[in-house]
Amino acid sequence: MGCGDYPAFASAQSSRYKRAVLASDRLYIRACYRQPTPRPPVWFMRQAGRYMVEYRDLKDRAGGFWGLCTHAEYIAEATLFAQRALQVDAAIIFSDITMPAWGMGMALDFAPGPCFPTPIRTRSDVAALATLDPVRKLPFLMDGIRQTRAGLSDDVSLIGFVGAPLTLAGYMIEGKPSPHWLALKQLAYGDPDLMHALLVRVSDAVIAHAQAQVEAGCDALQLFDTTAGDLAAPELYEYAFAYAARVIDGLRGTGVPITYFARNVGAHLEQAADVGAHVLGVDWSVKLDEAFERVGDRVAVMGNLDPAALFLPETAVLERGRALLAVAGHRPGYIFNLGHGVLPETPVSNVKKLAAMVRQAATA
Ligand code: 1CP
Repeated sequence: MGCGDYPAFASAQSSRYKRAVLASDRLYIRACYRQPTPRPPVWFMRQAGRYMVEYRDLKDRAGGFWGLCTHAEYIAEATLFAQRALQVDAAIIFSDITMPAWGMGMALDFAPGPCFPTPIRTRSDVAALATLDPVRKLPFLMDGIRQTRAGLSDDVSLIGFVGAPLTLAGYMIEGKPSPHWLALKQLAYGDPDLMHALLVRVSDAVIAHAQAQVEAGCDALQLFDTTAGDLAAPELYEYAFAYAARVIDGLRGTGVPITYFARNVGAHLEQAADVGAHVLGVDWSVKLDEAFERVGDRVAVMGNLDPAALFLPETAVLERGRALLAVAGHRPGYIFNLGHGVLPETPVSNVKKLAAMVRQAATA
């Protein structure tokens, strides 16, 4: 029941408490906590993006990606447009994982992927990083969250996000997206002390950044560890999982459910489930029934349609979606999503139809 049912009682509570009461009834939040839901919630990673003409137009109006990421009204418009177009159960705030590094003093460009012209390579580079004050450095994002929340209906969740320390540090070291992450690996494998020193600084920043997003109105968080599975197994544990766990520990006080999404870690799913998140995002390298079996009742599971499947004819897309629902739809703690983000050329109508199919799925 929402706090609006008890106005006198609710008005005596802090606004944070009121928000938590409202959030607790949302389909997405209930699924994160593995509570029963009439159907699985659905949203899509990268649901606001280049595959939508309205996104491309908005980016032009904003003068490019940077303008989009640094103005509250554009942030809110990009976030809200995607949620409304797809009628999904959660919006994810429009931003990029690299913004906190900019807030720590690193010059940042997008071309179209993030580009740091002066990457982190030495001890003095790490020492020169500022401590992130997200409210002061990224006020447009916090305002964007408030505007987005005001524009969402009460039953829709708003997910805040951060890069997991290893993935964000990877971009800071490499300077840009990289096929082999050689600079990252040279530092991670060759100078563990420096790598740990950087990861400690990045962890503090992403904890502060995620906390500020919850304060501004997000009712859930997601940690993206897109690069984790590129590391050798010992370092996957030492740098990716260990620091993801550190961040999740630091965020317990927020009281919101946290999703850990790591790519290419199918061989280590049990350990990924052990980082302490409420939800584990699974890519398409693992069969969904196997994922449920391997993580047991420790976490909810999100995933895991291959984004490339959205390029199939509509009937085939829906068939693949139904196959996932058949495996997982009746279990508590299942969130329908892709195994990674929506790809740029994806046919929008297939994404809409897939969301509609999940919304209509009664599993009770
Ligand atoms: O040209 C453009 O229009 C920019 C494309 C774009 C977009 C739409 C970038 C550059 N970032 C984003 C937004 C974004 N990034 C969101 C919010 C939108 C949503 O999900 O609806 C999120 C959650 C991210 C997070 C992000 N950025 C990750 C982790 C998640 C993932 O998809 O792997 C990573 C690795 C980045 C880096 C990044 N930012 C942009 C690019 C092109 C890249 C390189 C990696 C890639 O292409 O996937």
